[in-house]
Amino acid sequence: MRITIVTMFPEFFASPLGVSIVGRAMDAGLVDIDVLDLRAHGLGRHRQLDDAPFGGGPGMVMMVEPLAAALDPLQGTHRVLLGPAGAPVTQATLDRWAALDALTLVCGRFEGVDQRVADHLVEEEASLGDFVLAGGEAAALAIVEGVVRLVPGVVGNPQSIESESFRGGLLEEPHYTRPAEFRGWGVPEILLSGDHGRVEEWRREMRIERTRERRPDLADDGFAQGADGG
Ligand code: JF5
Repeated sequence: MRITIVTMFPEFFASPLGVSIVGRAMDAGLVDIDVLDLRAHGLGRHRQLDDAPFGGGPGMVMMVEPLAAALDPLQGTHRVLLGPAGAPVTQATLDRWAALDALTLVCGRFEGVDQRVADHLVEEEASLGDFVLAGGEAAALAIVEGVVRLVPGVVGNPQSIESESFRGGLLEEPHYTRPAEFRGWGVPEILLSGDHGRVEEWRREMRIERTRERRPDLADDGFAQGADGG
């Protein structure tokens, strides 16, 4: 799989892409990540990337020409503009993107991006959530990590991906390891019982209870689909 990141700040990505799962996936040749410097397509002597908004108002808007110059050669890849106005990214979105041969992430900046980029130069617009970042770069990093770990061969034990939070629309159950008591804080007795059937039943109940309590929005979908396996 090839992931291309289009950004005004290529140096943002150097260190995080080198470590952990993403770094290992790149070393193993399972993914190729290309960081393209938008400044290379800037206009004029100052390689300008932004301009004042038509109609007035505060801040600057990223211009369409540099983005077109960067994104035209990436036609045929799935190009995604990152910004708070996009559709929310979920685990299902990452599943879909991880199955692609080529994904392009476009990092928005400033107060916005000329609307013609979203309308004509990308396949979709996506957001990490209802909050505003200084730029799409941190969102791109999060998406790269979420996508890369879904690429076959990247994560050693595929079962850990099948059972994790959001597969089946439920949060994960709580986990415990040794010691069985720490500062007087115990561990649910059932986990020490050795009764595998009752342990699995308890885990399923905990997933449902947690999801009801913390994410009733997820519970709507997950329970309706019977995705907890029961
Ligand atoms: C951005 C215009 C991009 O704030 C974000 C963001 C939030 N969730 N996902 C991305 O990106 C920065 C700000 C303004 C375009």
